Amino acid sequence: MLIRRGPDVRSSEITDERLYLKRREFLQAIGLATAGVAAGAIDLGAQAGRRPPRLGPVVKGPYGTAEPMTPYETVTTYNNFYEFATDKESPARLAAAFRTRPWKVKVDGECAHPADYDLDDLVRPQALQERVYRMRCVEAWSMVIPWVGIPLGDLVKRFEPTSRARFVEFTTLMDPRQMPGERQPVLDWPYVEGLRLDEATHPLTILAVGLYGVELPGQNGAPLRLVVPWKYGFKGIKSIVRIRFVARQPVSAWAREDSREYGFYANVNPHVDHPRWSQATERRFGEPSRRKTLMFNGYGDQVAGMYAGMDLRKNF
Ligand SMILES: Nc1nc2c(c(=O)[nH]1)N[C@H]1C(S)=C(S)[C@@H](COP(=O)(O)O)O[C@H]1N2
Ligand SMILES: [Mo]
Repeated sequence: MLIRRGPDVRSSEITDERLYLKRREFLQAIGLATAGVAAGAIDLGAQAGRRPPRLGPVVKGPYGTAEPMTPYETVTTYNNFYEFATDKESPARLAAAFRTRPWKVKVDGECAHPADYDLDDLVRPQALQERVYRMRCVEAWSMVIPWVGIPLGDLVKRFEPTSRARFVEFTTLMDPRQMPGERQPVLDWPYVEGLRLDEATHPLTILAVGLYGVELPGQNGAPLRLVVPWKYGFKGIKSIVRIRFVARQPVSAWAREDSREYGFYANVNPHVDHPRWSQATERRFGEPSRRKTLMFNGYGDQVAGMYAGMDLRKNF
C-alpha cells in the first residue's frame, strides 16, 4: 500500500497533531522525550503520535454522515476482537505486533477467477475511499467511524461469481500463535461471516483497509475487514483471509454459537430485541444520554428494499 504524507490531513487530525506536539514539548521539558520514553517509562503507544502509516491517496466516498466522529483514541482502544481477548481493552495491546505482511486472501467457490491474491493486488490504493459510517454493536453501543476502503461490489465483479453463487462467506485468519484468544474455546474458530450476494454487492458495503486516513490498527481488523453499516457490528469480520462464493447460506460463527441470539441477517432493528436485552436504544460514545436506535441503523432508504416481503422477526 502506498504510504503518503500529504496535504489531505483532516482538521480533526491537525488538532490531535497539535496536542501531540504539546505533549512532546512537555516531555522534552521534563527530559522524558528521548531514551526514557523509548524504554517504556511512559506509554506513548496508545497516544495519537504512534499511529499506523498514512494511506493515500484517499477520495471522499458517497453516503457519509455529518454526525461527529468518535475520536481515534476510542475507536482504537475499545474493541471487540475475540481472537485476541474477550474484553474491550486488551485487543489494542495484544494486537500491537500483529503481522499483516505478507497477507494472502484466498478467493474460491462459485466464481470464474478463484486464486490466492496478495492483499496489495486485491486493493488498489488509487481507488481508496473514505466513508464516515455510523456503526452499531449488538451490545447497544455505537460509534461514527471514518473508514478507508473499497466497495466490496467492485471486487465481486472482478471475480465474476457464477449463476450458482447466492452468498459470500468470509473467514478470519487462524493463527493461535499470534492470536491468543484462538487458544481458548470461546468460539468455534476460525471466525466466519456471510452475506447474501446482493448485500455483498450493495454500494454501502465496503472492505476497509484503514480508518482516520491511516492503515487499520491490528485491533480494528488489519489488514482487511468487512464494514456493513446497517448490520450489527459482528457482521464486520476482521483480518479476512478467505472470500468464498457459495450456493447455500453460510453458518456464521455467532449463529453457530447461539442461533437464537444471533441470526444470519443481523440487521440493526430496534423492534426486535436480543433475547437478553433491548435493542430499542443505544449509547453513542461521547454523548451523555442514550439515543433511539434507527431501523437499519438509519440506512433504510438505501437497504430496506433488499428485505421487502421478508419477516424480519424470523429473519433477524
Ligand atoms: N474476526 C473477528 N471479527 C470481528 C469480531 C471478532 O471478535 N472477531 N468482533 C465483531 C464485533 S462484535 C464488532 S462490534 C466489531 C468491532 O469492530 P471495531 O473493534 O473495529 O470497532 O468487529 C466485529 N468483527
Ligand atoms: Mo459487536
